[in-house]
Amino acid sequence: MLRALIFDVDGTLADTERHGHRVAFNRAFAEARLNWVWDESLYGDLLAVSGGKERIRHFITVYHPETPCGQGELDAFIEDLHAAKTRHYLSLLETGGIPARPGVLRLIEEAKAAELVLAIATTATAENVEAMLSGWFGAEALRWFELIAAGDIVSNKKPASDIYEYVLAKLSLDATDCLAFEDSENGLRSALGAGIPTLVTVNDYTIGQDFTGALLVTDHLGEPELPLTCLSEAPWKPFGLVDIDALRRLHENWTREKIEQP
Ligand code: XBP
Ligand code: MG
Repeated sequence: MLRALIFDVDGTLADTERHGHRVAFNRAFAEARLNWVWDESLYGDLLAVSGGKERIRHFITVYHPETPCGQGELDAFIEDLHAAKTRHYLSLLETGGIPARPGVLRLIEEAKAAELVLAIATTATAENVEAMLSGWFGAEALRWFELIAAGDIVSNKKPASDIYEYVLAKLSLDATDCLAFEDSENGLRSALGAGIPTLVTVNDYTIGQDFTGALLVTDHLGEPELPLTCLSEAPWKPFGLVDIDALRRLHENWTREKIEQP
C-alpha cells in the first residue's frame, strides 16, 4: 500500500543548481579571493559529484591539485568555503527566492490532505532545505515532513543508497510502501538501491542521463494548465499531471508486476 512520498530537493522540487547553488559557490570563491569560476557547462560536469563539499574537493583534485594545503588543512579550507557558500545560497533564497517546479506545491498539498507520510532525502545541507520549504509554505511546513534527511547525516552521498535507507529506517517504512521523486541518475540509483520505486522529473542538466529502472520519467509533475510530457515507456501513464490518484495507480501497477515477476 502506498504510505509515503520521499522527495529529493535539488533539481526535483526546484531548479536550484544553475542559478542557485552554482552562483553561491562562485560568490564564495570570489569572497575567498580565489579566481575559480564555475560556468554553467563546467558546473554540469561537476554535478556528477553529489554534495557541495564533495564537489569542491573533486574540483580541487582535478583542476587545482596545486592548492597548498596539508590533508587536515584541506578539510578545514573546504569546510570554510562551503560554509560561505551556504551563507550565499541562503541569501539568494531569501532575496530572490527559487520557485518550485511545476506541480510540486500542488502535489505536496494533495499528499498532506491524503495523509501520506512526507519525507525529504537530499545530499544538500539541511538549512537550505528548511529555508526553501518555509519560504514556499510558511514555517509550519517543516512539520508536514515527518523527516528531513539531509547533508552529512550519512557518510556516503548519492548515488549510494544510504540516505534513502536512513529515511526508511528512521520512519520504519517498507521500501515497497513508498515512492521516491528524483531528477538525476545519481538520485535514481540511490533510491532504487534502497528498493524504492522512483519517478524521475528531468531538468536541463539531467535530461540525457540513464533512467533505466525508473517507474516513470516526465519533464515535470504537471499542472492543470501545464500538462506534463511523459518521456518513458510506462504501462500506465498519468494523463496531464501526477496527482495522488495517478501515484496510487502507478504504485499498484508496480506492486502487481513485482508479484508476477519477483
Ligand atoms: C544535490 C547536490 C547538492 C547541491 C549543493 O544532489 O548535489 O550538493 O548541489 O548542496 P541531490 P550543498 O539533488 O541528488 O541530493 O552545497 O548544501 O551540499
Ligand atoms: Mg537532485
